[in-house]
Amino acid sequence: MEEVIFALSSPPPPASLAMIRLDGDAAAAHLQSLVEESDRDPLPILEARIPRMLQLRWDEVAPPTPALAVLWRRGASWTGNEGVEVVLPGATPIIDGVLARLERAGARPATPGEFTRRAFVNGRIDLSSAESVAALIEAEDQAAIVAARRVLDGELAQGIRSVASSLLDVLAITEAGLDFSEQEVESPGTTGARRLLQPILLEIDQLLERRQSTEVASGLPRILLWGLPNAGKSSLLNALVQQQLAIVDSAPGTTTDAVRGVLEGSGRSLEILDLPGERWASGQIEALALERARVLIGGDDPVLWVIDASRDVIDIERERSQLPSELKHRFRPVLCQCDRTSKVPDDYLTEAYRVSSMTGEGIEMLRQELLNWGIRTPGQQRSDALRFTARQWHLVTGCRDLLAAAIDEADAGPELLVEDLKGALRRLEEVTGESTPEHVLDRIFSRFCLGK
Ligand SMILES: Nc1nc2c(ncn2[C@@H]2O[C@H](COP(=O)(O)OP(=O)(O)OP(=O)(O)O)[C@@H](O)[C@H]2O)c(=O)[nH]1
Ligand SMILES: [Mg+2]
Repeated sequence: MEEVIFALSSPPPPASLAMIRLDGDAAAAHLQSLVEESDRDPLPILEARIPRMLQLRWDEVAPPTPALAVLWRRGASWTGNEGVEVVLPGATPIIDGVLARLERAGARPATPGEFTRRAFVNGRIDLSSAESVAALIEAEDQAAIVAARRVLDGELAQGIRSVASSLLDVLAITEAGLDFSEQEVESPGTTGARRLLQPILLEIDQLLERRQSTEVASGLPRILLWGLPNAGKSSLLNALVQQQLAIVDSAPGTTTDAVRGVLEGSGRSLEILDLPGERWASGQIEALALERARVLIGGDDPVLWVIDASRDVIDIERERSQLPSELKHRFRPVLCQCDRTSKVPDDYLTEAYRVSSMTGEGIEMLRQELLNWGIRTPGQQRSDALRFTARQWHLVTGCRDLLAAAIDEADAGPELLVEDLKGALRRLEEVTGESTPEHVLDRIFSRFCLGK
């Protein structure tokens, strides 16, 4: 038996109308204990999905109030339980009176998000859909509503389940190879594992690319210049905007705070932020400036990873392996200082722009690309964009990183591969709620508003 819970599901009174929801196995009976029998209408019985006018008693002396009630039978409601939705006049005394009487009848006030939690627990929706209910309520514009609605309809869960199912297959054959190694069970081997995992990685990347930007669109679209000290970020900003905005010097750590430039062309404008080079801070002010830069990097803006092309490839690779994981899906590399002797072969980092701020080589092309790219921040204009919550994003990118590590470390043996794959799967299962700890569920649903 599910306890009957109730909540005011509309905004707080006063209002012309209010809506109260009841959910639980005897929801209709609890409401009907408030119904006033009259000569004209002898105790109306609620029928599923048919709106009925009831006279609800909410005070000892005041006359009953008319209310419109709809019953949802067990199995046919949002939560899966029997439920009743009641629309009544939105005056505070009436609402308080009805809620108090429902409590006296044995129902209890719902906690925030409890209706949605019941839908999740009853298997009506997965956890990613449940979370999107809150995202839908908080949506700031039409695009956000559409992207949250897609998650509510289970599109994220669908993508996650498809990846998880492929991962499970690889895990199964890898584990079989481990358990029965003496009995000659076919194991995929190093190259086999790589070949199986690459398309799964691609599938996750495609899912991540569908992210709808959570930043409220305000002001100009923005691109961040980021990289090691002395990479040539400030010189690049100056070359792109054709003004000496940022100070350039051969001493590393010249830029100590973000410098803003505006790029204009083809009827578009775009903000470019030159950030201090990533390094250890030597003082408190510098630490604050670097922290601000890291917050920007942790956001949604596209990033140009600025690299000094005269460095060794091994060195650049090391830097690439240490790039923050939140950056991986929204950065483009730029090889700068190409007029100097470059140690980077042509077939390395082929996706990189190659420019020289000194001679102007490649700058015009980059300017045009940026004007096109920056306008379309990740996911924002995709017709299949999904609204990820921070939790979902963290889990799916975490899964992606583990999978990438598994591919890199495939040579290290099946034991490590199994560990990585299990970790990756666990993260996916947490997104859909198949293995989400109770305290995490408590935290997720406590953020909901009452009545949802
Ligand atoms: N030859 C050549 N030198 C460049 C180029 N771009 C930058 N430099 C030189 O590289 C050094 C560092 O340039 P900056 O633009 O200050 O580098 P940054 O990345 O902003 O450095 P920080 O502010 O310290 O993080 C300066 O001495 C520049 O003159 C280029 O395209 N060609
Ligand atoms: Mg600089």
